[in-house]
Amino acid sequence: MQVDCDLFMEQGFLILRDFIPRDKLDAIRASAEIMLERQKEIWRRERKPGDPPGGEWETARQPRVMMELPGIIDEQTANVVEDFWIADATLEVVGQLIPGEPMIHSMMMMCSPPVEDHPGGTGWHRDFSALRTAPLAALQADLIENGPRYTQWNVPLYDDNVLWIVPGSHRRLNTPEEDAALRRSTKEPVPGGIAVELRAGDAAVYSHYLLHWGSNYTTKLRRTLHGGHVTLAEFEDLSFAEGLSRRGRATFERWSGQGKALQEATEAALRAVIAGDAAAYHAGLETLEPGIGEQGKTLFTIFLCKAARQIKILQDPTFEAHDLARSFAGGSHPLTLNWGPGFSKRFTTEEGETLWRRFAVLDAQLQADEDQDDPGFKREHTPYLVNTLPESVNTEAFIASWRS
Ligand SMILES: O=C(O)CCC(=O)C(=O)O
Ligand SMILES: [Fe+2]
Repeated sequence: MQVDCDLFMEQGFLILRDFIPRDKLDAIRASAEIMLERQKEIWRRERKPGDPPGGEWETARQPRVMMELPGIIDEQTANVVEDFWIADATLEVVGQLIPGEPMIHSMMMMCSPPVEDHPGGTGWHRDFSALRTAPLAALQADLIENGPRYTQWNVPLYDDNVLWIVPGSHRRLNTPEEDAALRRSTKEPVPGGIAVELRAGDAAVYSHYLLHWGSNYTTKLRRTLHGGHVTLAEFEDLSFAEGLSRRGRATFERWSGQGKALQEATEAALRAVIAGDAAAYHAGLETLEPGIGEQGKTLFTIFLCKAARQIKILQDPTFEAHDLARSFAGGSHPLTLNWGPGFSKRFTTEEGETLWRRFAVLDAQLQADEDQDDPGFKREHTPYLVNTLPESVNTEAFIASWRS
């Protein structure tokens, strides 16, 4: 299937009608219920004190099956992976949209809440954290220069118009009209916003930088595959793939190797910073993403700054950091070159110290004097700049700062 990449870049999404072949849909629906029952068992087991007997199933405004959890995928439910997540048609689409060989970011299924409606759903937002990533304008400049590194799917197994988007908003900041509407309410339609009308088996593939809204989470039956494909991923534990076909397992094993190589490249780039070796630094970025442009290099430099902060947080208990930064440091987020706590062990405390000294200037440039509070974003209450990147921030300026 040929997709219109220019249209994707222009409007931030594509709708692919009847993407799940009719003769596969019933079997995927059946597996969806089996997966959900398995997830419900996990929610029951992991309920917290004070939770109802079903745990998250009963409390979440949008219960989500996390397909990579142990026991969810086996021979019986493998078709969801084989016939959607790694199907030839799916990989063919993301292969056109995303440069390089895209892997899977996460495989989930969004479900309707069983008893209670949650009007207004997620509220309007972009899937974006200034603390974790970079000012929105830097992400968008990179997207326009290098194409998407990640694309997200909504693939409903039943008719679904819950998702709203503002077409074209993925490549620009909010307009004053949008900001005004969002300040009034994040849970009402905004100017230019449209509902994405999907029939069972259709697919929407979109940029997570779009201003979007999981609008009303009602008890109307919703089973919508959700997750994405990505050039940066890690597969530490492949046990979820055991029930897949030989081809399926081989795919994830290949991606696991790809993920390991990306971690090596990240380490090499960070070691170049420690050594103060500009040529090796550029080579490291080029290995992470062959052909990457200037905006992309700047973005990766910002991501590596977050990696340096993570290493410092994990190595130095006296280091002062925002609670949220501390919590991010405990997890992984490959899309931003955060390979998890284990990765920081590759560096000695002394190396971590040098790294942070080299990145601290950049980290300060990415912050304002006070907490940022823009509408339409996760309210993180941190000073990290949300919208624009200071002009002085770029890869060459970062390299030049090593010498001072
Ligand atoms: O419910 C949806 O379709 C969108 C969900 C969403 O945007 C989110 O959870 O970030
Ligand atoms: Fe979202």
